[in-house]
Amino acid sequence: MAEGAKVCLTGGVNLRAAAEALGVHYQTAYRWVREGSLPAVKRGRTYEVADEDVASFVERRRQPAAPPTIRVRSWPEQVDRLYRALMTGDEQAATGVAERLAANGAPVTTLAEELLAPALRRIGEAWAEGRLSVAEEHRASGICERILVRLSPAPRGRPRGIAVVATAPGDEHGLPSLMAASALRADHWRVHDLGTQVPPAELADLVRKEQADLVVVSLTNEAARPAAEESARAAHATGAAVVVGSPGSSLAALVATARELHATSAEARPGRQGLSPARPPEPGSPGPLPAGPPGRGTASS
Ligand code: B12
Repeated sequence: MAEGAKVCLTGGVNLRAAAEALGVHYQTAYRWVREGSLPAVKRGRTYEVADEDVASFVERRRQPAAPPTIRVRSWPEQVDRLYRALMTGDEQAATGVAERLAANGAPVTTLAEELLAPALRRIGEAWAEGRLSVAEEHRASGICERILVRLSPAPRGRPRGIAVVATAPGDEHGLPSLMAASALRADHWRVHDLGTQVPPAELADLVRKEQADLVVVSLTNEAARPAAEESARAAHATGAAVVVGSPGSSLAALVATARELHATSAEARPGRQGLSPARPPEPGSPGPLPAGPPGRGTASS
């Protein structure tokens, strides 16, 4: 506990201790008190927060944030507009579709899942049916990458934790890992996005060097699954929690899983800002990662 943190005799703690228990900076806890989201009683020059209010605040923060409800007349219509712009390489029109939705309050995770991913699936179908050349597909992917980068939030304030995002070696699909990086950044993670073709041992080195709490391995090309598992094993051996995605798995589920892991480890080691390193694996383990529930990817910590 930091100097000045004090447990009160009335079943509460002062604000500095509450901030520590919540894993946030004092100023953040103070802002929550001022906004009324964290109940507190003024005692002299500080505030006192009841133990049960700290506990229920921790519980509320652990719940995945409900995506803000934005009014979109029809997602399929928006997807259709984006798809047509991507097919003709009209970057301005494609960016306009996404930017208008963002201006209406659509978070980047929603845009990735409801707008970009469905349009990209249609691009994939068009390519598979020979209606779209490789060059046109590359043009469309490039536009989507730039839209994502443009709309990704810049991390502000103290991060929830440190995450490393990479794609399995042999999997050239960097876009889904970029989506994962954007989704985590939007949820206040500090993200090191390594893109594609990172050798597992070097992935692990970087995870250690950055003291990352969480490693996300994105997988789109099923042929690269063994490589994804090798990356996951190497990353897991560092003590970080690891999640592996799969085609069609949800970014909202990734964010929720990351939060769960964060909350669990914050409980285990109060005062630590990020995730605590997970238990080191038994010698010779972990074996192949078990298949995760559909749509959630696979988590191991
Ligand atoms: C763009 C693209 C490419 C580009 C990638 C460029 C880039 N910068 O990413 C390039 C040209 C490199 C490419 C190459 C190939 N591609 Co390709 N590609 C696509 C396309 C059109 C979009 C990919 C994409 O971004 N998907 C993102 C969304 C749409 O998919 P998603 O699975 O729902 O993704 C979600 C999750 O991954 C999640 N997520 C991300 N990370 C994480 C992590 C966790 C833990 C969790 C929980 C979730 C999560 O976020 C995403 C959004 O929700 C897809 C079409 C498709 N259906 O995906 C084909 C597709 C994936 N490609 C395909 C193929 C066949 C190939 C090639 C083999 C073609 C070839 N003969 O060379 C090569 C493989 C190269 C390699 N070694 O990997 C097939 C795969 C078929 C199969 N069943 O395996 C597809 C489906 C096209 C098709 N309809 O046939 N491709």
